[in-house]
Amino acid sequence: MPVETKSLADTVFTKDLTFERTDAALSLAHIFFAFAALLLGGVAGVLQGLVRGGMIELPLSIGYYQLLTAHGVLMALVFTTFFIIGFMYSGITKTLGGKLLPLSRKLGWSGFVLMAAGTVIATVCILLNQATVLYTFYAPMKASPYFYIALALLVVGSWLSGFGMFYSYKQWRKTNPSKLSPLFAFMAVVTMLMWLIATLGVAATVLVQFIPWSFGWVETIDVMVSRTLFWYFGHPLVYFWLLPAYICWYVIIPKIIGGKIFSDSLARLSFLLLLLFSIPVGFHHQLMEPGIPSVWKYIQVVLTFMVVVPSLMTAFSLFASFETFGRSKGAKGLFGWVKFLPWKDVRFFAPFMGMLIFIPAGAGGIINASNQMNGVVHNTLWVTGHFHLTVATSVAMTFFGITYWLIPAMTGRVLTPRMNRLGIIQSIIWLVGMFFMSGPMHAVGLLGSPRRTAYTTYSDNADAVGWMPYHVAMAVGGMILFVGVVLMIYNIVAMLNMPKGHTEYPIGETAEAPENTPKLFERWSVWIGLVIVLILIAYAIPFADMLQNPAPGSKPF
Ligand code: HAS
Ligand code: HEM
Ligand code: CU
Repeated sequence: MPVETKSLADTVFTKDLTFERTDAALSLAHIFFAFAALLLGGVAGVLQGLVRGGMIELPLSIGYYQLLTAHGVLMALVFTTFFIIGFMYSGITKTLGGKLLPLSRKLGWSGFVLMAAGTVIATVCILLNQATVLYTFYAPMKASPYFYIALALLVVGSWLSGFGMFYSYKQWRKTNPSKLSPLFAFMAVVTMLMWLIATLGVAATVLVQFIPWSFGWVETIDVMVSRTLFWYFGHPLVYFWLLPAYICWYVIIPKIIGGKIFSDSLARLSFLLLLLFSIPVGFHHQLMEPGIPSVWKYIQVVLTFMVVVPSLMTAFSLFASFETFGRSKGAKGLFGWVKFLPWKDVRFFAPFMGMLIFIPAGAGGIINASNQMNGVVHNTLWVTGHFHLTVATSVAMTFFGITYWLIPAMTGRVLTPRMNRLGIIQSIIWLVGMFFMSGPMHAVGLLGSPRRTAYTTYSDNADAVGWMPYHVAMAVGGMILFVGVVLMIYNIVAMLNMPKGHTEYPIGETAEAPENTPKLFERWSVWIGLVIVLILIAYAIPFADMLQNPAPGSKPF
């Protein structure tokens, strides 16, 4: 008797797909890859917490920095980038005609392959202890040249994906000349444009400085130049994580709560401001470094405070969306609308908790950016606490929330009440874990405990001994978070077994007429021109100065 065989694809996808199978598969491949990185990164994270808490020693001669490199790379570079590209491709497909153009599809898959190859090579280098340089790969710490080549693959792969999105957007505008482009697609274009301009910096330092130096073709490296190019990229990197979360907050959440997007033009303007001001601000990571005249640091700090403005606009716009919706349901009083929000829906709950945490997270950022206070917190665990709130909570929880409708929509299934409940439990575990991890990180950072340091009491120095209870609390938080990672992975696998059915891809509608959005918002030459001007103002003179008066080159370390 013939045995009926079912391919893997047949088990994953049902017939109720929102998209064509190949398009759904492209997004899903990115999302699954991202969560595999989250799992591995989570293992590293919890071990780090336990080491710093003095609770374990690492086995098999794994070094603390090796682990920390794996964690930073897998979480900050791999989990984020793969999720973001998968999510944005799905939104581009949904809003620009329901189907990817063949060229965009090809670029998307080529990007995926290059990025995946880069990730595998980089991970192998880290596991072999050939790339213990942390995710910021500061010179003069030297990794195997293959690690830098892997990073280049990751970046070039992401460019191809970006070109795929630009192409879809451009073709759509050609066929719909008089129409306003869909908000999701516009935001995805801004995000990838910012990424493209920012990654030029990291591509330059990797190709011109790190690869020749690590192969031994040149003997020394200019540390100042490499760090400056890194942070020219490094700050927009954090906005590359944030903007897709903002896309969810602006475009998806209003639909999920049953309301409307407060204002299309405000949303677009905030994204354009983020594009302008995200890049010329890298010096706020170098405030404590010698060799950059304070006037340039000052100018970039002013620009840093400018980039806070579109985030405040976002907060305003979200409040307005929520309040307008609540009042339309009959809410009374100043905060009566709060109880009309769908608290029991994980698609809302997880991203909303992300928004809420972004208030203290952003406030911490403003503290970091203030020169004098940066002197107190720089290189302490305070900074680690800051970004576990921003990227590892606000952004990560938003991505988790997206996953609970994206996977059902991409596989042709419906979210069951049980999965929804597990999702809410997962979100609460994450919040509790982060409370115990990030809270003590902030506190002990103010007491002076350094980041990027394995367990030590500095020969029983009284201050360092006093830090220990906080480090233990961090470890407890890390263990709770790890349970959150494992439950998230369980949920993803379990979602593939949910009943078949149609899940809508939630795209919000705007409260105002499309004519209200200025045409200028899509004159890209204007915005790119302004970005270039701002970058030149912030960087041209101090960077030229670094090139003309180089510090003595550094030998590898
Ligand atoms: Fe940061 C270091 C400054 C935002 C990530 N940051 C880092 C590092 C990372 C990172 C990874 O100036 C470490 C890099 C390394 O390894 O060395 N950061 C800022 C500033 C902001 C900021 C001014 N950071 C982020 C975001 C990140 C991120 C976003 C990732 C996603 N950061 C710094 C500085 C350093 C730094 C220094 C260097 C420190 C050092 O010395 O090393 C701002 O953009 C923040 C603006 C945000 C707000 C909040 C707006 C609130 C919203 C939510 C509304 C809520 C609603 C719900 C509507 C002002 C939008 C409410 C409902 C109710 C019912 C109440
Ligand atoms: C660093 C724990 C999730 C991004 C760290 C540190 C710990 C930690 C203990 C190192 C502190 C130090 O010695 O400086 C955890 C745990 C997590 C988690 C237990 C959850 C299970 C995440 C996520 C992200 C992230 C989701 C980003 C999406 C980072 C980055 C660093 C870091 C970028 C800095 C690495 C470096 O300094 O080179 N984490 N983390 N973490 N974490 Fe996490
Ligand atoms: Cu920054």
